[in-house]
Formats: sequence, structure tokens, C-alpha cells
Amino acid sequence: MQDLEPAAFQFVVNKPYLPPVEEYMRYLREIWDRSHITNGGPLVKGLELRLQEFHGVSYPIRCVSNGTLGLQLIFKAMGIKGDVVTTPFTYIATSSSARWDGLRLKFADIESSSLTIDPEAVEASIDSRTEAILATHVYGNACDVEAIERIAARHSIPVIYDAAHAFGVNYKGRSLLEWGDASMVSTHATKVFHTVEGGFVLARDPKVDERIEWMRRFGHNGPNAFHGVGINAKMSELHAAMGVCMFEHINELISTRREIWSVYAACLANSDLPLNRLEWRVGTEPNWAYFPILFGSEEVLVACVQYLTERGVNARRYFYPSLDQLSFLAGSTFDCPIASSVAERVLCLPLSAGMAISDAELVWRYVEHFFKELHS
Ligand code: T4K
Repeated sequence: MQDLEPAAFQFVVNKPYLPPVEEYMRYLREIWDRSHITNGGPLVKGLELRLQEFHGVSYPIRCVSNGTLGLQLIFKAMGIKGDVVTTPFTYIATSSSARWDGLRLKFADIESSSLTIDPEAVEASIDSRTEAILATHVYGNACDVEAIERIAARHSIPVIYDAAHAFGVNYKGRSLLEWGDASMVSTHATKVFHTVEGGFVLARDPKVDERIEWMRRFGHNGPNAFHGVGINAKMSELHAAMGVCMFEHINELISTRREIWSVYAACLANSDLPLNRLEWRVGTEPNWAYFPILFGSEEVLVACVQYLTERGVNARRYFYPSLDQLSFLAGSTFDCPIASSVAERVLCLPLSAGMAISDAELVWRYVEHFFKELHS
């Protein structure tokens, strides 16, 4: 059922926003005139400054070709080669990027309300071989950054945040990206702010930032000289142009998302359906990227997905399965009962800036009808 093309659905889980084509064409004309289409062009540089200004962060922002490579650059630039303690409740890229770089994963369970990694479980998983904590601000909900960073300081290890979902998210009045030693944000098409494919990274230590800067472009130190081993993780001008266009609309897009999110939240609050929603950590100002609901059982969730699919509603099991269940990721098996249970029961409803309030209400009516039929 999940293999239907997006066009087969009336409502997809994440319909990418596309700016008016004329706006994009304006930048394409500039690119055509300059013939500078990639390798550190002016649109990428301009986008990095806009991103830094928008988030109000003090560290430089480095755009990359996708978030996955962004994480891998962070691991390399920080010299992390061994064990990392990480969350099993996230998209697979958090873990697979680390495994691809040869790191070993130790999964620590999550908090049942925020669905982010549980600091107590993190501390219990750290041993003498642990080189870093790799946590995800899942759905744009802030991790317990204060507790995690206290633990990291006690063990003298860095914290890396997979902030793929955290574009524009603030925590306690400042950007969530200010926390930790390094963060990666994805700007994939399905994200709140996108560059079709892409992402950006930022690091607290200027030496790490400098390494990220040259590592993302083959290690170049001038046309015929190299600092060291690098990779190709450059963002092109055509991708950056999409990001620049997005800035014209981003505040409105986030506020529309907030409206849709609030419709779902109000419907849920006013219903007596056996469903729960994510709790924002106090202090989080979200970007309203996802609306996950938690079912009482996987069996009911699967039946609901089927029911919604038949009515043109593409709800998705973000994030299933719990990554500690995947033998090719887990070096050893760790017990993460909360993550396993949540992953089996969580479903994200369609949430896009292109949706109308009546669309969200209709989706919710389908959910209600499903439960009515289930109990009839
Ligand atoms: N860390 C975390 C926590 C992440 O969530 C991600 C990515 C990463 C790291 C890695 O960042 P990147 O390397 O991707 O920058 C999507 C995205 O591909 C992926 O970026 C994202 N997370 C992940 C959660 O979701 P799929 O496999 O769910 O996408 P797909 O093609 O099934 O589309 C989802 C929905 O969006 C469908 O309903 C159709 C609709 N859609 C999608 C695209 C691409 C459209 O209508 N048009 C489109 O062009 O992975």
C-alpha cells in the first residue's frame, strides 16, 4: 500500500513546498549568466549567511549536498572512530551514516513523553570506549540538552545532534542549533525548509568547522593542494537557489504548519479516541514539522494505515522499526523497550504547508470513522 505514487494520494505525509516557478527562474537566469553552477558559488555562500542570520547562531554554517553526508563529515572532522551512544528512535540515516563511517552503535532508550533519548539511559550506556553521544531532536522536539551535555562533560566526550528535523526550532529562547558540539540539519524536499536535496552543518570548535569546510570539497587547499582526505559533499547553486527562494516564504510556511498542527491537536484533545500525541519539551518552540499520533497497539495502527490509504490519505510510520532491532546496525543487542513500543505504535498524519484547515479536519474525520468502524 505504501508503494503507491504520491499522486495517487489526496493527502501525502509531507508534500514539498514549491515556490512560484518565476521566483526560481529569476535565480536560474542569474546562474546561467554567471556559468558558476557549483563548487562554492555565490548562492551557496549567500544561503549560508541567511541560514546563520535566521537561526541567530554564532558558529558558521556549512551547506552540504545532503544531511547524511553532513553527519559523516562531522564524525570525520571530529575524529570519531569508535563507539557512539545513540537513539534507536529516529530515521535510519542517523545510525547508518555512523555505521557507514565504521562507528559502532550503542543504543540507549528514549523518554516516553518527548520520544528523545533518555539521559539516564545514555549515562548507563557510556563506557571507556564511548567517543561521542549522537542524539536526534526527533520531530524537532528538543532533546534534554542540559542533562545530555552535563553527562558529556562528566565523561569528556562530545555531543553531536542530528537536527535533521530542527530547522528554525528554538529552545529556551535561542536556536536549538546552539547546543552540542556539532549539529546537522537536513534540507531534503520533505522538510519544513528545503533545497530539494541538501543540508547544513555547524560546529562549535573552529578547528572542526575548518576541517568540515575543506573535507566537503575533496580536501582542497587551493587548486593544486590538499589539506587531507575529503569527500564530495558540496551543495550546487541550483539547490541553493531553491533555499534562497524558500526564505521568501518560510515564516508563512511555518505559521500555516502551526495552524494545521493545532487543528489536529484540538481534534485529538476533544475526542475520546485511544490515541496520544507527542509532548513538547518545555522550552521548545517547534517548527510543526510532523504530527505523530500514538496508537494503543500496532495491530490497530496497521488497520488504520490500510483504512486511510484506501481513502487517499498517506500517513507514514515515521519511525519504524526501532533501530536497535536491525541486526546490521546493532553491534550488540541492547534492550530499548520504550523505543520498540513507540516505533510499533506511532503514525505521522499528513502535514504540509499546502494543506487547508478543512483538509486536516477531513483527515481527522477519517481517523474517527476508522475507530467507529473498528468498534461497530
Ligand atoms: N536524520 C534524520 C532524523 C532524518 O529524518 C533524515 C532524513 C536524515 C538524518 C538524513 O537527511 P538527508 O540525507 O535525507 O538530508 C524521507 C526523506 O528522504 C528523508 O530526508 C527524511 N529524513 C525521511 C524521514 O523521510 P521517505 O523515504 O519517507 O520519502 P518518500 O519519498 O517516501 O516521501 C515521503 C512523502 O512525501 C510521500 O508521501 C510523498 C511525498 N513526496 C516526497 C517527495 C520526495 C512528494 O510529494 N514529492 C517528493 O518529491 O524519506
